[in-house]
Parts: sequence; C-alpha cells; structure tokens
Amino acid sequence: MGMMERIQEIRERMIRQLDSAENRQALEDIRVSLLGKKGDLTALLRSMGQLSPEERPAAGQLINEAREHMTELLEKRAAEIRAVEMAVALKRERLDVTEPAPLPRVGSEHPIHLVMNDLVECFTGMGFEVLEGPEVELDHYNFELMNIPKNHPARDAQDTFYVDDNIVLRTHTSPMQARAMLTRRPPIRVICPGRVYRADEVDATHSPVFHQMEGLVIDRDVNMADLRGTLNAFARKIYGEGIETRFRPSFFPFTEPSTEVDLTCAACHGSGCRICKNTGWIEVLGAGMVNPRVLEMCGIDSSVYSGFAFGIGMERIAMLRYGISDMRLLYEGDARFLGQFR
Ligand code: 2NL
Repeated sequence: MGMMERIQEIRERMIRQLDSAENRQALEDIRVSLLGKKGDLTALLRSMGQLSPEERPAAGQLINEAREHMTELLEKRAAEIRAVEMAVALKRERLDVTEPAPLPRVGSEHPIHLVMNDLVECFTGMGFEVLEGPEVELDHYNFELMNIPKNHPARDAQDTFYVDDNIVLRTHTSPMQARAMLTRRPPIRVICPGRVYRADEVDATHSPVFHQMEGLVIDRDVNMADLRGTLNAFARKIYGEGIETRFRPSFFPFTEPSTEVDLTCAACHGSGCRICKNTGWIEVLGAGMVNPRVLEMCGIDSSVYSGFAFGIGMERIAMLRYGISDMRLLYEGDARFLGQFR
C-alpha cells in the first residue's frame, strides 16, 4: 500500500469514528489513537525512514497536511458536541426570570384577636389600662374574692377545671382585677382580656376554652349612669352611631345591682331580623356595680369608693360580627376559614 493510501485509510477511519463519537472523551480517545505520540499517523511519519530520500519531503508534507486536516475534523466535531451539550444544559437549566415568584404564605389575625384588639383600642381610648395575668389561678382570687363562696353552684366541679383543692383554671378574668384592687389605690380603670376556662361540652355555642374581656372602674361617686355612658360609648365606637344599650336586671355574685346588657341589633338597626330573633336587640354582655363585699375583700373602703364592672364574651361578638354560626370554627385552625379574615 502506498503512502497516500495509508494516509487516506487513517483519515477515513477517523471520519467513521468521529461520526459515532458522542462526547469529549470519545474525541480524545480518537485523537490519541490516530494523532497521538503512539498514534497511527505518527507511526506512519516514523516509518518514513524506509522511503528513499527523494520521496521523503513529499510524503512528510502529505502527512503534515493530513494531520492538519484531521485536527480540523476533530475540532469541528468537538464544536458540534459542545453545541449539543450546551443546548441540553440550557434546556435543563431553563429559568424564566419573568415568572412571578410564588407569593409567600402570610398568616392572618384570628377573628377573636381582631375583635379583642378593637375592644382594647376602644377602652384604652377612654383611659382604661390593659392588664393580663395567669390562666392558672388560686381559688381565692378566682372565687373567694368575687363573693363566690364554697358550695356556690358556679364552683361546681362540672363548671370548673380544678388543678388541686386551691388551684383552678380561671373561669373569668376577674382575678386580675382583684389584684388591681389589692395592689393599687383608686381611681382604677382597667380592662382584662384573655382566655378563660369552663368545663362545658363542645357544641356550636360552647367551648371549654373561650375568651373574655372584663372591665373595672373604681373611684369616688362611680354610679350606674357612668356604666351606661361607658357602654354606650363602647357600643357606638364598635357598631356605629344609632346603637343603643338596654339594661335588664340580672344577678352575679360579684355585682349588685347586676344587669344583662343588650345592644341594638346592628344587622337590622332594631327593626327585627333573623339574627336578633325579631327582638331588635342582641345580648352582648353582663355588668353591674361592684358588690361592696368584693370591694371590702379587695381592700377598698366601700364607704368612700364605688365601682362598676362588666364582662364581654369575645366569641359571641366575633360570631355576630362575622356571621359565624358555629363556635368550633374558631378553634379548629382551618386555614381556609381563618384566611377569610384579612
Ligand atoms: C358576663 C358577665 C361580668 C363582671 C363580669 C367583675 C369583676 C370584678 C368585680 C365585679 Cl373584679 N365584677 N366582673 C361583672 C359583671 C358581669 O361578666 O356575662 N360575662 C360574659
């Protein structure tokens, strides 16, 4: 076989091999086996010694041209492979920088706290101070100081969660107000929002854990008209002008006299509807003049000072305001429900 044929054979072998080479390593293997130090073309160059001196320059030139050409072929194939690799990488790493980012999941305030914060704002605006305290309380503060003696039905184990003989889960926030009376001098104007506990079965209107906000005012000459004025201001601030209060006689051991307080139904403005059962009124809270026995037990001279107090159930207000028909929704933590109160 002449030199030309051998060169041609090596070149054609490269072309065939390049056709099936799919990656850089395959190219490198081809380069080493044909153009490398121990490669076939290099071997051909070494074999030139067998040629006559006249033939050598032409043969050397042919081999060098072949090397150049084959290097070009390798480079061309390498470029093709790089292009394919780039296309694959671009596809894999595709990133649409104009795609809107997923919105962060932001929580929302619980309806109970929306109501509570509104009431806190309303009463702090009238000069009340917010007091918070423990949910695990001494029987003494929760009951004795509130004029609820031993054997009173309200202390029944059916209503109260007892931790031991002397310790209960507070059944109202009154113990904090008792502390305020015991540790401060009048005038006292405080509200106590918070979680309270009663051993009730769960249903659409009852829960063993619920929320209350109590208010207490102690000063000289505080009377029922002050209570009425305060609650009227509250009603109008929260529900708007035209909302009236209606006091109905009631009984609580810690107030005397005691009253249930109704507000004009905000849904029908008093004309009667499904929500107020056609009465035009909604029962919203309990209140009264602080029982002088409570004042005395809490270290306040009832011959000098008097006071009023009230207690508002947060769940009831929230259910009325947002049209929630089942209290359980307030405690289940279902994000679909809670997400509606933004
Ligand atoms: C209701 C009734 C009420 C009070 C709570 C109170 C607190 C002290 C002294 C006297 Cl320290 N009274 N609190 C008074 C009347 C009613 O709550 O039905 N709440 C949902």
